Amino acid sequence: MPPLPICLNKVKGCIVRGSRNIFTVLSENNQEIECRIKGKVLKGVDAYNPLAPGDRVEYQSGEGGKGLILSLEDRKNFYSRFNQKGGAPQILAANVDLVLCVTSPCSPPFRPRFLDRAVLQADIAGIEPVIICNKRDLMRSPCEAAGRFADFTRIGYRVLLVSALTGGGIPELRRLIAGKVAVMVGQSGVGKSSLIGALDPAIPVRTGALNEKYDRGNHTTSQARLLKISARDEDAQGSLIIDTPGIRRFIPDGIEPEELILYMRELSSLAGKCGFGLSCSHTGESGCRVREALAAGSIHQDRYESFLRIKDELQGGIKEKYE
Ligand SMILES: Nc1nc2c(ncn2[C@@H]2O[C@H](COP(=O)(O)OP(=O)(O)O)[C@@H](O)[C@H]2O)c(=O)[nH]1
Ligand SMILES: [Mg+2]
Ligand SMILES: [Zn+2]
Repeated sequence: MPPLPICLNKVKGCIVRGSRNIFTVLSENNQEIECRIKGKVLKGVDAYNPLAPGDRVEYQSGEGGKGLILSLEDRKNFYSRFNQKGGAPQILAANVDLVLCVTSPCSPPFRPRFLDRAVLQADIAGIEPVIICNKRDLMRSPCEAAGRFADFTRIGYRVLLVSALTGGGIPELRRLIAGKVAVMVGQSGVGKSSLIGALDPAIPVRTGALNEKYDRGNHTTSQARLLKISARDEDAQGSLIIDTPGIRRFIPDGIEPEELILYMRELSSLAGKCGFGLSCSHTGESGCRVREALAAGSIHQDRYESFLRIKDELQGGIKEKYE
């Protein structure tokens, strides 16, 4: 068989998955092609990972069906976190319309602090967050999670209760993401991969049984990847979902400690209004508007604690604590 002709034309595509130097790119005619990055680094990229699912790139196909990524198109937005190990931002997904912050009421235990961080990062990135509570079949009332969801709703976040197991709420989720690109974030074990399987049974997903001893998920998704969810009914549109590996530590990226208050929806109007202005630590100074808000119940105790912890991390406290 004669060798395939080498195509030197530049073509556009979208990153599906990959790490370090090898990436899978989806071409405009729906072909997946394995590519590496030409040269060592892409110009202007200063992160833990040079490219993320959702990124639009220009590449050139070469010998053996492999390609060379030549450049990265400007991102509309990106969802990231600060990667402590790498000491740099880690881009989880690029060019997305929605951040699905996935959680579960139990198994693994409900972690509201994780949600605080996931929705915060969406607000920092300027991407609409939606809280998705999976495993609603396991929800008992009253429970801690239900109370916190009511509070998230009060401060302006949308919450959707679903079950990948029973299919409850899945049509609503499908409608929510129709025609959009959504990234899913959440702890390991909350059911992100199962939700993808529920949205589109044609997608082969690997789900993990909970580690019984720790009641924690095993990491079965090791790389973020972009998946196509096909439309179900005639008038609905399909969507693109970026599934990410379970995140343990979510350190917000892209803000300074004094800006944090601007991204706490129930506190933003109080920015700079404390008696000590911007230098207030909000831990007991007189005339502190944040403490007043706490006493008045306009910020939940847990959110107040998250706020102080995140501020401390952003101020550098994180280094002493976790190194
Ligand atoms: N009861 C219940 N279990 C679920 C549901 N969704 C997923 N699971 C289970 O939770 C475990 C972790 O699911 P997986 O999709 O791998 O979680 P991921 O780590 O977030 O991708 C698996 O044992 C699933 O069968 C649900 O809606 N209800
Ligand atoms: Mg998974
Ligand atoms: Zn204050």
